Amino acid sequence: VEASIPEPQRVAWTKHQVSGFKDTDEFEKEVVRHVETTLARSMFNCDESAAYSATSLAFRDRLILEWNRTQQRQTFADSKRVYYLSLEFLMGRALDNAMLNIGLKDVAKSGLAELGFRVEDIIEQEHDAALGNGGLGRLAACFLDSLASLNYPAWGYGLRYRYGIFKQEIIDGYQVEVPDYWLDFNPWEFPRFDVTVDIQFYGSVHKSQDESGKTISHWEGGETVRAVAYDVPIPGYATSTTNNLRLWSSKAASGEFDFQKFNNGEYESSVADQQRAETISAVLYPNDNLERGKELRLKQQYFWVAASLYDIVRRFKKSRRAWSEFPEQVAIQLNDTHPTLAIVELQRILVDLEGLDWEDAWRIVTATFGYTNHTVLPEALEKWSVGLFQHLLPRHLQIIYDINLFFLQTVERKFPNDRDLLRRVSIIEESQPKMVRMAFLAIVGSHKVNGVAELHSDLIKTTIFKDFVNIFGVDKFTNVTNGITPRRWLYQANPRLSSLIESKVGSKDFLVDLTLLNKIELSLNDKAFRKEWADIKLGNKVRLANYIKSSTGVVVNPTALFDVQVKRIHEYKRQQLNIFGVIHRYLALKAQTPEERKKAQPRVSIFGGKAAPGYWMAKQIIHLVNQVGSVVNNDKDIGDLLKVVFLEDYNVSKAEIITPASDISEHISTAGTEASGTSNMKFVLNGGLIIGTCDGANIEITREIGENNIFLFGNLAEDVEDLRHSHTYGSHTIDPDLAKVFEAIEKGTFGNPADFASLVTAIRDHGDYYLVSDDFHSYVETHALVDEAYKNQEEWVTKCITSVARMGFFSSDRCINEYAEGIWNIEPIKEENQSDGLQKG
Ligand code: NBY
Repeated sequence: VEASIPEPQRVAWTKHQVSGFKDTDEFEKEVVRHVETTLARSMFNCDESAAYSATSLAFRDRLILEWNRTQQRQTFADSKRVYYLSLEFLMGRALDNAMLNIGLKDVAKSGLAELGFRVEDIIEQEHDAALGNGGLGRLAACFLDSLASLNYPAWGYGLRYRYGIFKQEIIDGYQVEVPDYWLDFNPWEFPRFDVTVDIQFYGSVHKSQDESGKTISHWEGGETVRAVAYDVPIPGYATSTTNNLRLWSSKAASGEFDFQKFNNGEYESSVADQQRAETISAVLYPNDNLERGKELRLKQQYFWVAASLYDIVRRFKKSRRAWSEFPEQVAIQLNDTHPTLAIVELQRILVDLEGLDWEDAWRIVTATFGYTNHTVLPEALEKWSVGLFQHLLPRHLQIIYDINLFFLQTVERKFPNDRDLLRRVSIIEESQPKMVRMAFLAIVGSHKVNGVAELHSDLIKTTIFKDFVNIFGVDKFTNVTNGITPRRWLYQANPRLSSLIESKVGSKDFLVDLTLLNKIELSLNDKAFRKEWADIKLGNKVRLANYIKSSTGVVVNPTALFDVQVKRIHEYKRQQLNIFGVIHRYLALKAQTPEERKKAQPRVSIFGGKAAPGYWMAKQIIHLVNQVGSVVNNDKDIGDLLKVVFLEDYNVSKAEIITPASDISEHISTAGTEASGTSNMKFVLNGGLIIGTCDGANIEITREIGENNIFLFGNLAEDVEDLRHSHTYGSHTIDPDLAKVFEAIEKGTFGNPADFASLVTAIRDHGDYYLVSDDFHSYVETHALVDEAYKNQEEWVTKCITSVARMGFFSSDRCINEYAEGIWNIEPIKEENQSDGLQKG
């Protein structure tokens, strides 16, 4: 490429090559320049918001230079890339992360100080990028951080929603949803108005024959929507690698207006067309682990998948390789079934547009894709009605039918005359109406299928995908236990703990090789270290106590045991078990004499999380937590012995305050329902212990840190089915302590009992599907053990330090390396002369 530029021009370009700021002085110069020119302000009207904008732009400029170099390097290397397709990227704030990953936070801090600002206040100005619901979206964000930090050539592809996950307000104890308009000023994205793809919907299919008599399908007519690329640079930690997250935004294909209509005076319908197009990328669907079959959602999926594949194929074609080499250049990972249409779209491109034979195309497709499953909950498995497909994507439906036909033929050959097997594994469910089963399509169209924790990966092999293990062999199914990035979840969220660890490890290398944490176990008996450790935890709790005070008005004692459950509100995650446990504790304290109460361990129960707007039971749980809080927090008998708070609008930046401040956190899903969980890892990494069920990654956390360092309780996954059966067909008796909790609720202790009737009847009268009563006794007893353990602070701190020391396995770096080796077959591409993970600056 370089050789094609004439010498004199090249001299001019190189002479003026831009380089980013390196020291405080250069940083300040950049900030002032952006304040005065980009923002058209001055020192006289530069408030914190403007200072945030200018600082971000200064960092963005630096990032984009590295981004350019990274893209050139990766193009030049011409090796295999991975594309991570995810409808959700729960990024949180970018500025702090960019400062730390580039290694220039100190420079920014001193520069901003000289200009009259505190770096912490400037960081706080940023609106979270909240383009996700929960664990699945945050996992994608952690993966991007690890991919860049490990120098893998990788792109993320997603949608640029105008509205992210709604903002949650709590009004009179109820959740109220407010739109999250976050794009007012977003310095982290680069619009690429020259990178567009026109996407087709609806229309019909016509067949023709070529000279050789081969049938060719043509998808014609319908409507077209334009996808515009917005690029978000993703900086790796302590490396110059800066990868790309490409988010697609929808707009009308004909430009601003349909000029023909406009000219005819049809202004309204012209504007309506434009708005309809923009609706596709307007809003993130706020459901987690629930699928609702809305047409607009399927449109989002195809819009995003088709634009991304067009982009990937365009890049591949530049290399002028044979199609058969596509899987040697491209790996595509499907984050859940949401992008499964990519399988069908690539087959369509290869067969209809590029003229490959079906079998050759299908070999390429299946060698390219990998599929990650995140749930076994039946209500979360995506299905789309055949009728909707026929209407929206007629050619894709035909291809799905063909994929299914060829698949079922191979099944028939392998297992002749097993009609029930064919019915069970068919991609088309023969129901009324007929449905396309997206998970089955994803399995058939991928070369690897993985679960996200060992138990979960075993469960999908023995339950929902059992037949497919028999058909394809067990090697197609694998496990990659989830991980989290230690950059955001330790270094950024808990700077004091991070630097204490650094002092014991001897360097920051644990941030790139988290197994080095094991070195701190050597300092377990070091008095000063332990003291400092406890001080840091207390400091983090004071910070959270201040936040609780300012956001809820409730005053909590920072020396009390902080008990935290923050995650999406869902019956399977069992926040109801937690709040019933809190009520039980309250009733027990009330029954005690003042003398007896003196021996009680003070607690603060902290809840947070959003309910899907249409999820009635989840909203009831939020209401109950708030009602219990308003009773307990104002009860003079109780005082500081128990406080209950619900923190509104839980999101990534709030998690960065809450996580480092927990003593114990709750991961208490019905065994077998939480695929992995990732906040469990974050809490332990920050020196908190956990109370949990034998579910998801809790099991592997226990194996790593030792069973003396975790509080496990409850029934096992293998017993859940029998228990459910006995609830329905045997005699179902409610745990007596839980019955007393219900009694208190029904007496009106926490307000109108009718408000909480469905929470009670779900357990008492409707089969207790999530086993709340079965696990209640064990849960309450285990909390008593937590209280006892906390009273011995020396032992408690020992457990915390030991646990952190053994958490190395749960880095998303380990996780990404497993994907790279076992599924993607890709290698890192490093800048020459760059040593491993050494922090610059
Ligand atoms: O993915 C979560 C799992 O519940 C959790 O156990 C796991 O640790 C995490 C990462 O692997 N799943 C999740 O967050 N799912 C969703 O947010 C989600 C969102 C939308 C839809 C389904 C699931 N949907 O069908 O629309």
